Amino acid sequence: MSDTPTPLVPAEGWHVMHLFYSIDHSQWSLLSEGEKRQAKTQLSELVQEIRAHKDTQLLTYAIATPKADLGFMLLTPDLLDATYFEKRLTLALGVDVLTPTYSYLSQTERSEYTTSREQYGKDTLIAEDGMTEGSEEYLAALQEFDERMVHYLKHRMYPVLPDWPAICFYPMSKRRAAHDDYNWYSLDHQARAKLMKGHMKTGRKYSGKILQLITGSTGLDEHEWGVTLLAKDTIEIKNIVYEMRFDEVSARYGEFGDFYIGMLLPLNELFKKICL
Ligand code: 76R
Repeated sequence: MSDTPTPLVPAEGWHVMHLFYSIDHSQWSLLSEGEKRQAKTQLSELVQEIRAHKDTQLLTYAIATPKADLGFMLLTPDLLDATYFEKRLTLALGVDVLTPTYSYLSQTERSEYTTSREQYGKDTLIAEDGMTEGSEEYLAALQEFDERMVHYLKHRMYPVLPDWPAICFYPMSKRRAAHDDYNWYSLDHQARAKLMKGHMKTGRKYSGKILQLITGSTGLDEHEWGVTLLAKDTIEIKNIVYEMRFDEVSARYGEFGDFYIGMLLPLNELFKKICL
């Protein structure tokens, strides 16, 4: 084995960690004022160091309710870096001050259900819009589609997350109970794609209000996807999750883990809100 570890960078996309901690105030209260200041500086410097790392984003959140106090969302290509950052974040305020309460590992992924160029040409441009194959307007529309797809794929695989104030995270799976009419994994691709079309239609209504990032976690963590919803208003989170419940994909096949609500804050503000 060589001395330099082999990076664990996926062939495409990034690793994503959602990290949640509670503060052990009995440990924190043992520190002097100077030590507390030093601990906060240490965490702030580490956050800056991580953010300066290539292709890496780290968002810091105050978490609502006693489920957790502090939350991070980390996106970075190499799992070795993600792991090292995570261990150091856990220790940065001093040993035993932060207790991990929940975490989730996933990767950005492309969707199986995006419309192909051929499908778009046939179903939308010819069948719906009445264009003639090969015509000037048809070719222009296809070129526009190609450009849109490059942009779309880039957002899904290498997203740049905006600084919207609220985050909702929850993991989910698609149902696959045995002896059950609703086994997502026994449907063929065409049936799943049809159902997903309805899902996307509902989702698109929230364009500009909700930024959704779906990251895949089969084989990586307990559920199959991590759902990250960024919003400017918590009511949009409540509305979209409610509306999705009526969508067939969620109504019949969705299974959910715990929900976490966080508020994006710069660390100095965050420290105050979580009583450090
Ligand atoms: O890829 C895209 O971003 C656009 C099309 C799209 C896909 C492929 C899309 C759009 N979703 C896709 C896949 Mn979604 N999504 C969820 C949830 O709470 C619930 O009931 C479900 C949780 C929400 C709220 C949501 C919102 N989506 C997926 C997948 C992977 C499925 C698979 O591969 O089998 C999951 C698990 C999932 C779950 N979705 C959108 C949204 C929103 C708001 C959009 C519109 C994005 C936009 O067009 O701006």
